[in-house]
Order: sequence, then structure tokens, then C-alpha cells
Amino acid sequence: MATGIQTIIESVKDKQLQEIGQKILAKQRISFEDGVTLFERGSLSYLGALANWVREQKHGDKTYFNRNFHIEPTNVCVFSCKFCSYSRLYANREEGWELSIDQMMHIVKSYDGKPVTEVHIVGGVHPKMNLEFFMELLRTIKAHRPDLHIKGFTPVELDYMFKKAKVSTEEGMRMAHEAGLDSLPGGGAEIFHPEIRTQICEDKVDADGWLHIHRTAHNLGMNSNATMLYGHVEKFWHRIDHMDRLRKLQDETGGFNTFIPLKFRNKENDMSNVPESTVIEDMRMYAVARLYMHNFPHIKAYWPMLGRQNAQLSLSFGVNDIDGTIDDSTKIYAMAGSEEQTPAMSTAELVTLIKQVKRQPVERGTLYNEIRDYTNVDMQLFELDPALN
Ligand code: V47
Ligand code: SF4
Repeated sequence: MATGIQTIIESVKDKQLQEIGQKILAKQRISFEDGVTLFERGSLSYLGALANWVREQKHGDKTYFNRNFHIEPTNVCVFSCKFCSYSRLYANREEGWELSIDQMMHIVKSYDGKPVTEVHIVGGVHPKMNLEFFMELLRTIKAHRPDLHIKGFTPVELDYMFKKAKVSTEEGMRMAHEAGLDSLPGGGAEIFHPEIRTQICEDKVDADGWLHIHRTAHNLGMNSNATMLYGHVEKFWHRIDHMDRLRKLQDETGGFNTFIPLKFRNKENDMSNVPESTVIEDMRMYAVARLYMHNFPHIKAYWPMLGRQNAQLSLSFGVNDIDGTIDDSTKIYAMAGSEEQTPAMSTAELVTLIKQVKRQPVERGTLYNEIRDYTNVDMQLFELDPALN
């Protein structure tokens, strides 16, 4: 007897879409052309049904989140990405901020006794904040709270630090890892293809440089994430090209945990004339990501950028992770016009959000070790206990 998903695939009139569906059902990888076809011709409902099937095969209803906070050392940046609403050039640094190690430790210490498991460190590329400065930051955080997972620095920041310090990528990554860096976040990837990269962020590390830094981290036993900034001037095939390069590196190293499509927001940047993608386009993007990135365990929706309701919706389009509690220090998205001007959600709010759409909330560590399943936790009682929040 045909299962639900088989019936859906067989009822599609477009033979090519039907063949792609059969490949997915047989757990085969889909080709570059298949990926473009899904974007061009797949209906929202077809893409959603396939992506949800893959998501449930891999994770059932489990929906992961973590408890983290962000540190943004500076928004002063030597680069000039056109989509960036956040950075200030060094010449205009009076409009920016730059935190000392003491100031950053003050943020870390404000979480003492709270059950956060991760700090995410990401910011602009300040010409005076060098490798030595960040190594000291990493060592100081680890000395204060050894169990806190440090996920930090994009290849954009690392490439600049390593070049300035005149160390190779291998040497620099080894130094950072030894100083306490546990994993890499996914930022700085944008769109890899030079046709787009030269238009939107021509002066920062290129695709090969980005991929090489992640490869080097993986070879040292570190895990990492990857992002893609979509919904601006790129074409569908540029998105597939981007995902294809990541998929190939994953074949080589297996070091990626999560793929995170990031929706381009157009407030107060040099691309404000470019319209933002629709919610339908966002859901199609998540679904194709789930279908194309078969060797990435997790697909994440970054809720501050997407908004809470769309993050809920994404859980039916291949997404199985909605990041974390984050706290209100994240400025990079608020400045670009995200739904959430002060992104912060308590654990109870996150759990409720996931339960509202009948999924299973599971708190995870950065590396997807399961910390707690909240299916049967009474969130009203939970909220009353200050030690848990
Ligand atoms: O690379 C900048 C993006 C990224 C805009 O690994 C914008 O867990 C949309 O990568 N519209 C940095 N996006 C943040 C990042 C990230 C976020 C959350 C979790 C993880 C993770 C990584 O922010 C940049 C860029 O692609 N960004 N400006 C904008 N206007
Ligand atoms: Fe600098 Fe990052 Fe903004 Fe580009 S996206 S200008 S590298 S802070």
C-alpha cells in the first residue's frame, strides 16, 4: 500500500518533480539540476511535504533549542558589506562600540549561576582587536567558566586576525582552539559564488578562504555551522551552488552540524532598495535546504530574524532547530530590521512556541547532546523556579 508521501509524489503531474521526490524517498542525494528545479517548479505544498518527511525521518518531532547568550565585541569593521546595517567604518568609530576584555567578562559573569551552556561571539572586524586580544579573551572566559561552550568568530574575523598576526590558517586555528575556542558559528558565508559575492561583499574572505577555515577547524576535531544569506540579488542557482560547495566539504570532513538560511533584511543598509523575500519564499528556502543538504544533520531557523510565528511555521518545512534564548544583546539583526527588536525568549516561551505547533521541545548543548526533553515538563511550575530560568 502506498504511504502518504508516496501518494503525494505520485499525484504530481510534473514528471521531473516526481522523479526528484522518488529519489528523496529512496534516500538518494539530489543533483544540482534537481535543486534548481525544486526552486523553480516545486509548489510550496510539495516542497513542504517532502522536507517534512525528511525532517521526521531524521528527527521525528524533536525540535532543538539551546540556552545561549551573545557577545558582540565591536561593530567597528574594516569591511563594507552592502547588506550590513550593523557595522561602522573605523573612521566613524565614535558611532560604534568596542568592548574591553573586562567589559566582555562582565557580560559573561552576569550569567554566573544561570543554566546557559553556550556563548556565541561574533562582531565586526576591528583593526586593533588582534589574535592576541581574542586569545586572551578565550583563555579568560575558560578560566572563569570552563564548562561554557565558546562558539565564536566567522572566517571573516579569523582570516583577518591570522593574516595580521602572520600565522597560517592551520597555526592560527590551533592557537584559537588551544586557547578555548570550541566551535565555529556559520556566519560570513553570504553567497559564495563570485558573481554575487563581488556585488554584496567584495572585500572580505572569499568562498575558498571561508571553506578552508572550516575545513581546518574540522580537521582539528572542531564542529561548525554554515549559513547562507538569501533573498536579495542572487538567483536560485547561486543558492544551489552555495549549498553544493558546503555539501562537498561535508562529504570530506563531516564536521558541520547545522545549516542556517538567513533571510536578508533591508533596513538601513546599502541594499535597502532590494525587496525582502516573502514568507512563502522563506518556507520554500527552508524546504529546499532540507532536501538538498541531506548530509547536514540539522536545519536551523534563526527566530530573531524570521519572527516567532514564521519560526513556528518553518518547523513544518524541514527545520528542526530554532536556536536559543539568545538574550537581548544581539544588535546585528535588530539594526537590519528583524522582527524582534530586542531578541530574547525565556526557556518557557521557547518551549511553549514549539509545543503550540505539536512538536517535541528538546534543549540541546551546542553539539546536539540532549540536555532535557520538555514534553512532560509543566512550564508554569518551571517558570516559578528561578534556578531553572
Ligand atoms: O554573516 C548581516 C548576516 C551573519 C544582515 O552559527 C544579515 O549558530 C540578514 O552567522 N540581513 C552573522 N542577515 C550571524 C550568523 C549566525 C546567526 C545565528 C546563529 C549562527 C550559528 C550564526 O548575519 C552574517 C550575515 O549573513 N547578516 N546583515 C542583514 N541585513
Ligand atoms: Fe563587517 Fe560582518 Fe558587517 Fe561585513 S557583515 S561589514 S564583515 S560586520
